[in-house]
Amino acid sequence: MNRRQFLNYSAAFAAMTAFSRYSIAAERYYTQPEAGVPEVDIAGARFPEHFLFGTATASYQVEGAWKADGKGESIWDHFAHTQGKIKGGDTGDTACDTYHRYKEDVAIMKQLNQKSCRFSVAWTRIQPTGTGAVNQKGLDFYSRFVDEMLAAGIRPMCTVFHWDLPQALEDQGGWPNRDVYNKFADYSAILAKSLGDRVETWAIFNEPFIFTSLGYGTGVHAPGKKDINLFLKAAHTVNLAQGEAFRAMKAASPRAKVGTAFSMSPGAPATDSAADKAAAERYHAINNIFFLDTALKGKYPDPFEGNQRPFETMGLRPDDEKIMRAPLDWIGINYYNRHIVADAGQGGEPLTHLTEYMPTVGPITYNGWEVWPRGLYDIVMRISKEYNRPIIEITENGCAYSDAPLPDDANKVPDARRIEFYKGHLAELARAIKDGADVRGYHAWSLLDNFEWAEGYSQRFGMTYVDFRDLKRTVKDSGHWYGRVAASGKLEV
Ligand code: GBH
Repeated sequence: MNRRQFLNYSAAFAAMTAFSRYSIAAERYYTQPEAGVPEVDIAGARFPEHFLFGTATASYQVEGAWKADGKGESIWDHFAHTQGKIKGGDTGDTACDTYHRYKEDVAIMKQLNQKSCRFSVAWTRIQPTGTGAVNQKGLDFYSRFVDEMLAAGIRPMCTVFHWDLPQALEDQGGWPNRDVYNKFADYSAILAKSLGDRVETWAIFNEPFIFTSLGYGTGVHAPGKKDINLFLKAAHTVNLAQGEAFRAMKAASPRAKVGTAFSMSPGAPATDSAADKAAAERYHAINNIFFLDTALKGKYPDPFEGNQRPFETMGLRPDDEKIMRAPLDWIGINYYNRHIVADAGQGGEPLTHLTEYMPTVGPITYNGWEVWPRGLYDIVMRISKEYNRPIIEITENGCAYSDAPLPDDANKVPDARRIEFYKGHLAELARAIKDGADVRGYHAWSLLDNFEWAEGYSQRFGMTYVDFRDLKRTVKDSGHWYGRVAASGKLEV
């Protein structure tokens, strides 16, 4: 179905469901002008023979069981239990209860012909206070989970850290404390040593720019600190940790393929002016490659204006480049949206002096993000060219829409807008592969509706609907569609 047909179809669908809760964001969808949205070749899209179609989740967002079997408190447990931090007072205490329902979740992946499952480990299950002896029961959970995936023919892709730092380490200063980098390397080695016989593909971090900036700079995420200097210090510790963990994991498990999942968003200059073009480059340097160049080139890119480079505040030492440097085996890209960037003179963002905004030319999702499939093509091609055709995995891509089971058919969740979202993005990804990018896999965010950080359960990103009252899972239309895509390698299915 092309875009116009889809709009007609969706209009009919919306009329049908006009008074129900799952048409909630529809209105903004239809009012978006079609002009300016590039055509996407959906029918012609093809994927390489061994391409890995998968889904992604993260420990705190799905596991629940927040203090089961000796688990320690993480900064997200702490933050969610602090009044006023999470929309609606939601917490991840129970979430999707994947800790107890992982077999059911793997069965859904298998039913949907999945070939890869990206999941993360809660550090506090392995080392409750972030250092010291291993909590065997916590480790055993991940061991069972991985075995279940392998038995279903699914590659386990393990993220070592998806934001749930042990609270005990936060109490010692958290990521801004340089000492944390060695502790993180010890933890990552424990994982590689104990799961490395079955897990080959590892992501060290999820979105280092996001958890350092939102956690320590703007305070929207745990631990809720608001200090640009803390962000800078945290960023540097994380860069040291990435390099040290890479070596520690390789030593513990030589066949490990180690990368990181970076949040990336193409930033186009607002005008053709030299100043805006330079601002767009600064945006790319801070937003996309601030944790990538440190690994691959051993040095920071330069998003900073003039002579105000904050390396002293960051605590950069002469030999740190050697610690940060690590020849990552693959580059993970989490893509959600694009930005337009303008120079801001002496104003705008501190350090970079730019302003950025997200355009609204494409359709708008439930949480206000623009759907822009071409941005995935753009960022994949840029990374592919600038880093000499590295192995790339799309580690996350997805959208929030609030579609729910039909009142008269509880097993059906018609989420046509999500299908359209994935069609567009997968078609643009296939085009990037055709144009030379070495992309090995794609992970939809997410397998399940889950705890969406500061937004609690108000935003549903899943291909499977979760009723948070009884935790019943219902595969949405998009999930069934994605299962057919995974089986056929085609998008018109
Ligand atoms: C990912 O982060 C996370 O890895 C995952 O845990 C999370 O559930 C998922 O995405 C969905 O949110 O300011 O409006 O211009 C996403 C990080 C960073 C993506 C900010 C969107 C800019 C949106 N996000 N970004 S806007």
